Amino acid sequence: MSRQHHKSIVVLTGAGVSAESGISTFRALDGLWESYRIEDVASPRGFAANPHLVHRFYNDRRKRLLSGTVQPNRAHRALADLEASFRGAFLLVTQNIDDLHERAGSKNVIHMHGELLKQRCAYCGDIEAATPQLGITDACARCHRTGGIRPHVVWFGETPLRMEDIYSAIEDCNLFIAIGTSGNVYPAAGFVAAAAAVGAHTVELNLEPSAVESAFAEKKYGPAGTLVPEFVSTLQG
Ligand code: BV8
Repeated sequence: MSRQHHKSIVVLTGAGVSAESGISTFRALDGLWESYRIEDVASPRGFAANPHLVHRFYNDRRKRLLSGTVQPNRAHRALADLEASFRGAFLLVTQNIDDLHERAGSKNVIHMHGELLKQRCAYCGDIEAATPQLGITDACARCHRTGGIRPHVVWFGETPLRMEDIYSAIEDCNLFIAIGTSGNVYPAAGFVAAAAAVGAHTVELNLEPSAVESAFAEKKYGPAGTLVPEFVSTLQG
């Protein structure tokens, strides 16, 4: 269906869209990263129990993202091109905390799980650009208290960001595309059901069927760097 038939597009991306840029997916991280489960490290409980460990987990990922070796890939660029040339409403919701969508040129992006390159003060809520290596002695630029600086990231058990804006865009969309997400983490994994409930056409572009693949009307499997430019070109009919 060409894009002219669509009035409003919502795209949801997960770790798989950044895999070809060299950023590990969670399934890989889970495997690679110490013997901790991500849900244990990426949680308020995990941070309270061992802030050094959690800071190291994010400092390592931030260092890699800032290293210059990680660049947007063809999938990121195709999504930026789609947004630039689409005349209807377009929203890109990402579960990823990297900045590759923005670096590829995407404008209307919601990071529902926060951003690796930002830090937040647990005391006063102040959000700043993250210093490259966060630690427990860092002081807040606004309230000047120490010990409360954390990555501006949504952990398991915490409420994702801008949920009202996301659900309102989904209610208005007639095309919902999920890319590079395993469909294991809620509420993101439930977005396809919300889109289908309002009659949107739903598309899954992934390396393999996700945990919610049965909810999608259309499914294509393969690397995002190949699938996404191809799918975007079908919308340019
Ligand atoms: C909340 C930030 C309440 C941190 C992240 C029991 C049942 C159901 C739900 C729950 C439950 N118990 C607890 C919950 C809730 C919980 C949850 O869902 N847990 C799961 C584990 C069961 N969720 C929460 O706690 C959320 N908060 O529910 O609050 C609420 C609800 C509604 C409204 C208001 C309040 C908060 C979750 C956020 C956690 N933070 N990230 C960080 O990044 O370190 S989650 C983190 O993991 C990511 O952000 C991402 O969301 C998730 C990993 O998912 P994916 O992105 O899909 O990555 P994954 O590796 O799993 O999959 C990659 C996919 O890509 C694979 O399918 C692979 O095949 C594919 N792929 C690989 N390479 C490629 C590719 N595809 C294409 N091309 C390739 N080259």
